[in-house]
Amino acid sequence: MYYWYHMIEQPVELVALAQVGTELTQPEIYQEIQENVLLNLSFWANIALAGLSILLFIYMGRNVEDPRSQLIFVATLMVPLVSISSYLGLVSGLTIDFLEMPANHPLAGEAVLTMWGRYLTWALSTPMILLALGLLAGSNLTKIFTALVMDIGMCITGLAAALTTSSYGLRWFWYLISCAFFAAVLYVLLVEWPKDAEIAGTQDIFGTLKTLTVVLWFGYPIFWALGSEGFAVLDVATTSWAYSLLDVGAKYIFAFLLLRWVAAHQDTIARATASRMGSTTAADD
Ligand code: RET
Repeated sequence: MYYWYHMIEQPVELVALAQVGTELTQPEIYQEIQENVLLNLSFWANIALAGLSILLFIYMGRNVEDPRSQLIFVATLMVPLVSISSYLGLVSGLTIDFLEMPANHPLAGEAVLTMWGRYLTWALSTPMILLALGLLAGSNLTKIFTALVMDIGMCITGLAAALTTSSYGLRWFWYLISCAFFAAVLYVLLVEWPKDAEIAGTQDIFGTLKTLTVVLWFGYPIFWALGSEGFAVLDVATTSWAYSLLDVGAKYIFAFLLLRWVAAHQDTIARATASRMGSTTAADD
């Protein structure tokens, strides 16, 4: 009787376990996205905008000769280039998964659509935004490096928060670590670079872009917390639209304002670079 129980029941249990753990195939995920029109549109709107931005920015940079201004252009151009790739990953289902939320999560036990590709590609696009801002402020290598690595840390730990399915508490632990990295980025943006921009003579445009960046970047952790990955107050399509709209400001409008200014003021950037070269020590750069 004992052996009979194990021979019959165990395979049944194993089948059940396999079913819970079965992941959707990419065509199935793609199908789910197609059926959620609002979600699908939030992706395609950004693909269209990123495509237009790439063409516009290449056109705007056609007469830029100063090397540091050119570097700002290349870094900024990377933003819509990464973005179009990021949204193609989402729209095709390549970088989306349905993850089962852990106990205590508001949607515990349910398979929640997770757009993990967003967090992964932020690790490539956001450092480009900061590089462009640091160059605009005429900052040094130490501060630029600090902002960039802290920012990459923020994105990767944010990705870890979204992908952790073992424990609800640990999801928020990752979230807190990501916030700590974010605080370091904010420090450089709000305290260090404004002083550098003053010396470089770029304080006006830097001030505008700094405010735009800080205000919009705060939106991302807020919507992460409100969305289905956090407290699940908002549904997936609303959260995706929130991210997509934040992206419009933080990427395309930001990049347009920056590049329009740089194209018209290459001399200011060149002068700031020249005077920094004159006063730079080996330890500084
Ligand atoms: C997460 C969740 C964990 C805590 C924090 C976050 C911050 C994300 C930010 C993203 C900015 C993205 C941009 C993308 C443009 O391509 C990862 C949401 C602090 C600030 C500007």
